Amino acid sequence: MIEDIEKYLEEVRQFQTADGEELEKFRIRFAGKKGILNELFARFKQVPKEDKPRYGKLLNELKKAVEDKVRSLREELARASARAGSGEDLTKPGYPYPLGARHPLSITKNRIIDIFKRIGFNVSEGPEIEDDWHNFTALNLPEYHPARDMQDTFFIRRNPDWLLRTHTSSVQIRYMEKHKPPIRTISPGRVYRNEDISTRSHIQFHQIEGLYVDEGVSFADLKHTILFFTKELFGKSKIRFRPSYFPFTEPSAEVDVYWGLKTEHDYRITKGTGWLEIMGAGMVDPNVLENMQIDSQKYTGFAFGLGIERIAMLLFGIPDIRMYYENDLRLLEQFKSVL
Ligand code: FA5
Repeated sequence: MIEDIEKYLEEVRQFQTADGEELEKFRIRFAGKKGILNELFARFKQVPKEDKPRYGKLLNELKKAVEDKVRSLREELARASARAGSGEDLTKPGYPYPLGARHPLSITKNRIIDIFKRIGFNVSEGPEIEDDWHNFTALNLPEYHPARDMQDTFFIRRNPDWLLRTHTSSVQIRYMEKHKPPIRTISPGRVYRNEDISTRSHIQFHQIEGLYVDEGVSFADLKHTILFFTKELFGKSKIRFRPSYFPFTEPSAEVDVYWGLKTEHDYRITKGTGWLEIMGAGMVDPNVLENMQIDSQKYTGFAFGLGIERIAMLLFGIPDIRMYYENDLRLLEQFKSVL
């Protein structure tokens, strides 16, 4: 019986394979439930007493040899299969992963933010559901002020009033509640107005508000900031300010950029004038500063508000504002390579 174990020991030591199935067969033959090891352990009772110590020692040696052999061959097999990889041809071209595209409104918003960030403006945000104070009253638009009709409002609840903000100017107020001058911030966001939908107007659209308050801020600063903006965004360096009215700025202006009259498209979008309106702006009304406990004798400021949809229409030649919200891939896929 001792010779049997010695024979097996020799066999185990000699065993080599690079085949996983063969290794498994080997393991089962020795270490399986009905395998050689169990059988040899069962025979232990029949071993003559004087041989028992040597038999036991050799049997344990055999058991350990089987375990070591199985472990080391398994490791070798794993290493070999890692070396061989998955069997794929690694020189094959990669899969064409589909590329997404940013929405033209996001592209435009990001470009505008980037321009103002470069001249020291930070980005702030406010809620789309607003109260009367932030959307109207604090902006020098007390109740029954006729200028409230300039922006048809979706009211959610009366007394106290909750409404969908009609412009991002409400974020000016929220910002000035928390921060004191010097203030240089732009506030992008979605706004809502109860208007007829047409090629250039929607009931929901996006604006970017700008606010600059410090000592000695003048209309010249406003003009120069807007000029920098139009040069950077459109590459256009001719702008004009037309007198206008906003309750929260005094004086107020509509800003036009000279687009030119080179193509038929230019004629159409500028109605033959070459000029395009791009934003409302003005010097922050002292009443607004005082509402925010900012000393209007010491500080002055300018503010402006522009519509992202209309700017994106100009940048990308999009003819109808409704196209932004239709999710038509034929439009969206055109922006794959646009940053
Ligand atoms: C305002 O909303 C003022 N809060 C802007 C402002 C801010 C003036 C700070 C002075 C100081 P207005 O209603 O003109 O202004 O709107 C600003 C821009 O929003 C417009 O120039 C236009 O580009 C865009 N806009 C207005 N109504 C619509 C609409 N229905 N659909 C799409 N864009 C619109």
